[in-house]
Amino acid sequence: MTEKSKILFEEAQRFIPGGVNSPVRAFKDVNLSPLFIREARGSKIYDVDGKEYIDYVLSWGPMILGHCHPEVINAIQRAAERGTSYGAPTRLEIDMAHELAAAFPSIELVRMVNSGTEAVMSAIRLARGYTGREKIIKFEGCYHGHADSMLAKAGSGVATMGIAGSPGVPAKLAELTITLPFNNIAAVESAVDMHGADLAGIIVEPVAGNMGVVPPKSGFLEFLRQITHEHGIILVFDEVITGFRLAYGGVQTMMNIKPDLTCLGKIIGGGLPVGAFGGRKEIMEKLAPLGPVYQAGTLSGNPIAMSAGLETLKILRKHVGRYESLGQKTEALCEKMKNIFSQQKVPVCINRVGSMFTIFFTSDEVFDFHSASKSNTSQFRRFFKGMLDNGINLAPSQFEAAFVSFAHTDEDMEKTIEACASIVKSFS
Ligand code: HOZ
Repeated sequence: MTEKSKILFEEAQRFIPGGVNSPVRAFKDVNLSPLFIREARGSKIYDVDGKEYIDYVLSWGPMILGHCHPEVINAIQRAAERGTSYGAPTRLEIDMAHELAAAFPSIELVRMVNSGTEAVMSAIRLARGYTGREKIIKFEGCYHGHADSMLAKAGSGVATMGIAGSPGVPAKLAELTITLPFNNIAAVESAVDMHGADLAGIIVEPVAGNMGVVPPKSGFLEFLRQITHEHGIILVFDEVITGFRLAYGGVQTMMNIKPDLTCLGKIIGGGLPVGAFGGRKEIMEKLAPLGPVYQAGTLSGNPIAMSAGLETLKILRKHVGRYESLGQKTEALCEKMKNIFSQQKVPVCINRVGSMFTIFFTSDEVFDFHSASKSNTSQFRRFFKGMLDNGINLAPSQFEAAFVSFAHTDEDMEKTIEACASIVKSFS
């Protein structure tokens, strides 16, 4: 690890638990100390020692346009000059709500919050308040932020650190969360048989990104839509990662499935802290001040965050055709890496959807958390470290997604492939 990063990490640990403000940043699972970042631009990120990395973390998803996009930065600067927070409504919030409703046909009303966690927490409360029921189904390896009800068998840092239970979450609340294997229709059928009348909602990442990338099997999401509809259960799509990442409008637009509620975050904030949840009018009208389900936030709909998000969405909408080429670029990268692994006889399963991918170090297909967790994590660690040494920044965990941005160039791709080839060669 670079010298200045090491020094800063030591200092950080004196004042911040584990030296980081979110556990996934700590590089704990890869037995390294984290890079401290000085700046980022386009597809590159620079650490405090000035070393350059091609960045496939992209702030864990939001920076689809690349870092420091000039128009987004300009929008932030212009907004900041008009004041940073008013605690009162603005035109920008209407524009954002309009943009989200236009992009997601399932969204009739939408409320802005400050993070994906807050969006999910609020959507779950709303599902419970609307149905008068308490139980929720979630899927193993899916991560929906760190709200109490959502930590059971979760992905992302919870999976990376092997945290089984969740001290601090009241047992009585944890009992209300039923966890099932992703992509398993039979498991959902029997859980709904058993708990149907008590189920407020089923929440799912329609393309899972937090156990590594795991696509839904054909028919799985359609089945969830059908069974929730039949039993009056609220279907919540967590598109915090996938919204505006896989298509303008997310997985539901690509697959033509309308969930009852959708959670958003990441890209819609253009790199600033934002979340949103929205959906059917009849459900959303249960929220205060119209209805009795309370939800609030001092900085919700913050004018700077709205400006960054709106500018990002405006650029994405203008270049909507580029999603396809971004997917193709990512596909070409994955195919070339796949060949390298296969030539060196290192078994991997590379899952890719659009511009998100994960290299699982296993020879088997990865279709749920159980199959993901069969990956050889020591091989992942070796690969991660080698890539980092060669200037390629991947997420420091087997159970995360890599992201490609519009700013990644052909040269970036070539450098990534070269780095991959030299590391994988050393495996044999
Ligand atoms: N969903 C992100 C990781 N998969 C969150 C990043 C964080 O926890 O800091």
